[in-house]
Amino acid sequence: MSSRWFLGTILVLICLALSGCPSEQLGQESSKEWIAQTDSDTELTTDAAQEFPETEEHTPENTPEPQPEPIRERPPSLPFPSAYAKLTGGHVLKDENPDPNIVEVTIEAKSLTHQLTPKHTFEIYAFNGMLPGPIIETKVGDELVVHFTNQLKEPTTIHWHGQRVPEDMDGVSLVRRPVQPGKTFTYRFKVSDAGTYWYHPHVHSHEQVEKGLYGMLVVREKQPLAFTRERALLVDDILLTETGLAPFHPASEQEKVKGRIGSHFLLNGKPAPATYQAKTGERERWRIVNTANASVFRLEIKGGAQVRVIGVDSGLLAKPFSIQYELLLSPGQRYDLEVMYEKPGTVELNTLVAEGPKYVAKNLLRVQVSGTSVPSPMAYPTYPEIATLPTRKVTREETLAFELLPSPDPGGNHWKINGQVHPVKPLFTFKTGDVVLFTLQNMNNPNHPFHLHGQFFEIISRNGLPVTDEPGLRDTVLVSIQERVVIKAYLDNPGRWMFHCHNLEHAHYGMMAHIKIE
Ligand SMILES: [Cu+2]
Repeated sequence: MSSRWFLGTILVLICLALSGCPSEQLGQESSKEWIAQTDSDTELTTDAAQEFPETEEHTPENTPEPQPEPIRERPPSLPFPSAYAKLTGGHVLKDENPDPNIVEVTIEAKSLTHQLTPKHTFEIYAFNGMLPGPIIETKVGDELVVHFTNQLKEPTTIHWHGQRVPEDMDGVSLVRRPVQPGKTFTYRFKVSDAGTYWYHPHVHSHEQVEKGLYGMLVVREKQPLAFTRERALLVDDILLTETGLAPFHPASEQEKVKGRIGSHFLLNGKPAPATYQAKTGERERWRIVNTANASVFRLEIKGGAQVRVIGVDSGLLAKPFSIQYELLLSPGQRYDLEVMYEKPGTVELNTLVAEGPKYVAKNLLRVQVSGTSVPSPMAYPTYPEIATLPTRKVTREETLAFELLPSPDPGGNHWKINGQVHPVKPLFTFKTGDVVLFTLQNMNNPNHPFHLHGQFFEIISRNGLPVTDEPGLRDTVLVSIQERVVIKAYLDNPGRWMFHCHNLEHAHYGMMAHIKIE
């Protein structure tokens, strides 16, 4: 006999002993609920059923079956609108070129004094004096021209994270000398893939990105989508002391091993949480990038909104999916979400942080939603057809092993890829069009967000089990502690291409190499 049934029976017997139970005490709603639960209890025996007191109020036969909520059909998807939704969350850089298919902008990197909080004022590096840098807005197929001036006292570059640019536009010193202090360089390339991308230096990245050199590159689809607005959301953390930025030198051994884990969360360059406004019935596209040096964000969304993941590193997915529990976002990775507000209230974007044995939600963003509830479910925007990848034969299989090199010498801990710290020669040479299964083997801990420049890959398996919940083409994948991840890389962009851990301390302390695609 179930304890629930037993307690229920005792309650009814007590009521009978007291000559009837006033309906206020065992209200119609709660008794129905109780009967419904008991009725469905599979442990209810025949004997027990006979003991069930036969009263008008409690007879199961007299109680209507609880009716499930009718499933309302989703209204037809919204048609493509005539204009792109407004991009919010940062300053969108002015396009200086009247040609609708060329986006031409001017960017400079310089240092400045910045007050981040009432207690923290320190020197940052900034693109165009802003933290984060301005949003560069393009559409797929555009030519992007960026006139870049380095006003820092050290060399720097701009790397267009995720875009399949020509190798000499990739912002890596392997191919082209970095832009020296006071010098100018013009980046010029065709934006080949629609989606959410970002830009940052590839010289001393662990310092220059942490100091503030990062921004979003938005590549619109050819067809505008029916969103009320789009939100650029750069999630980050920063390591502060009591009054300013924590020093980079000397890096502690813990920082070399774990990476520079921040003390404060930032949302679009400001201390989190940010507060934004929206109305019920509005549909938003959230473009989320993790720009942190080392922290993996475990994102959750709470509140009265319908949420789906519609895009990954390479752009929109053929099939959007819902978030189960949380969305892991490693440094360098992007996710695009469709967020539709059904009810007034607050919608929160949180990251779950391990504190002792449990995870605690830290609020990054809250959207205050006004208005009255709208009929649910809301109609989705229509998305362009995403062609599924033609099956291509694997032409090579290679392994990349990531290992900590504990060192007793003053240099301390370093990271190795296939036994080498910052190898100078290409680790492998491939042919353009090769389809390569890379086995990424993490020999130690912590985790490694592996990033490959200039190409996309699919995530095939984790520890031998097929991956079904990380769809789409990626340029960054998290390889967890002692995990073995197999990716299928489509090496279609010739050149010399860096691959490295996007934990920027791991990259700086050895975990960076390159391949050659002939
Ligand atoms: Cu790493």
